[in-house]
Amino acid sequence: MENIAYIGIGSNLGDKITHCNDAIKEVSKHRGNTILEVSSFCRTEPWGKEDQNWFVNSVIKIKTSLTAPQLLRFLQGVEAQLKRVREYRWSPRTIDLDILFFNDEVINRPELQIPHPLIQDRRFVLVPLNEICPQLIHPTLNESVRELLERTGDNKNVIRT
Ligand code: A4P
Ligand code: MG
Repeated sequence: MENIAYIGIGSNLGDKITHCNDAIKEVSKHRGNTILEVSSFCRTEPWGKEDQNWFVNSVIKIKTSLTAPQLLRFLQGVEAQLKRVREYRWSPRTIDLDILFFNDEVINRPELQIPHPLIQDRRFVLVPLNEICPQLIHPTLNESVRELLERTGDNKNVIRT
């Protein structure tokens, strides 16, 4: 069974670009996964809790033989593995991997919501997503990624690099 998933990648600590690249490498190592697209890496203003470092964010499109719950567990393993690596003593590492879309599935469980509930409110997700799939229709909002980006109320800075 082959599935298409979009994954949001974010880091705001240490060597952010390396963390994002390491996460993509780990995703590609799983024999059930094939990376189909990688967006630009964007420098993004912190959303929500604002007194923190800027992030690097990216979105990837993958083909996967994993189900959505299996993919979540796999990504949590990648997060745990990358967070263990230390650049120097006590330096924290941050990498966050969110499943944005999984085919056109709609899942509403406490531990797994798909589509990710905040896509439409976050330019740091919509800008990279719009690069790789502007025509993709959000399965519950019934609008394309391009339309969601045009209509979002978010005005936080997202700088493509
Ligand atoms: N979970 C539910 N649905 C999903 C899904 N679709 N994908 C659950 C992944 N996880 C999902 O996540 C908390 C729980 O979400 C997990 O146990 C999982 O079962 P986490 O990664 O452990 O914690 P977190 O990421 O710190 O919290 P949360 O609520 O996921 O925060 P977000 O939404 O990830 O936001 N600003 C900028 N510019 N760029 C960013 O990347 N990220 C955040 C964190 C805030 N501000 C940001 C950015
Ligand atoms: Mg998260």
